[in-house]
Amino acid sequence: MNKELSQAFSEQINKEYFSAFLYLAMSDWLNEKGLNGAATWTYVQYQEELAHAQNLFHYMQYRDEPISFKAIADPSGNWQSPLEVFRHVLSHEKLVTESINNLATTAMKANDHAAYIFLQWYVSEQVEEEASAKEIISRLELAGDNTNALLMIDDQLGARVFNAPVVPGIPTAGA
Ligand code: OFO
Repeated sequence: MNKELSQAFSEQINKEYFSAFLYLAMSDWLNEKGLNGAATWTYVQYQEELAHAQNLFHYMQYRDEPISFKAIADPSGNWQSPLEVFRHVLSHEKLVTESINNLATTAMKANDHAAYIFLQWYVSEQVEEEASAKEIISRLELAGDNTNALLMIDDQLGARVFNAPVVPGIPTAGA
């Protein structure tokens, strides 16, 4: 792996851990507001982000690349409503999409086909994550100030369960 690509992978690992930390902070905020379903949804997202980071980590180890570790930024948010939380989810995922796309472009420019193929799982995952956030935002907007509707959405969000993602291209996929 060339140096620029290797560095970009390390940075992406840090970003995935930041994502995990952000969703954990959101889960805590939602839990404090009594929105246990949305708290569960964001906690499952935290678990997914950990898996994204872990799978990048395993890939780097598989390629025998050094990883540079950096401090993870403070994820505290100043949210005023669940709608604001999920708007933040969407804006954050858009940033992650841009970062993953840049990483894939770096792999392509480095002529590293293996890394480029490995990253395709992440590219597709971002499409799904943005779509999920948009769907939840639309439903929360429809609910407006209706508490019953909000609680119904919250119940539905609480049904989400964590399934460890299987990322092709590493021997420890899904760890
Ligand atoms: Fe939120 O997605 Fe990781 O990559």
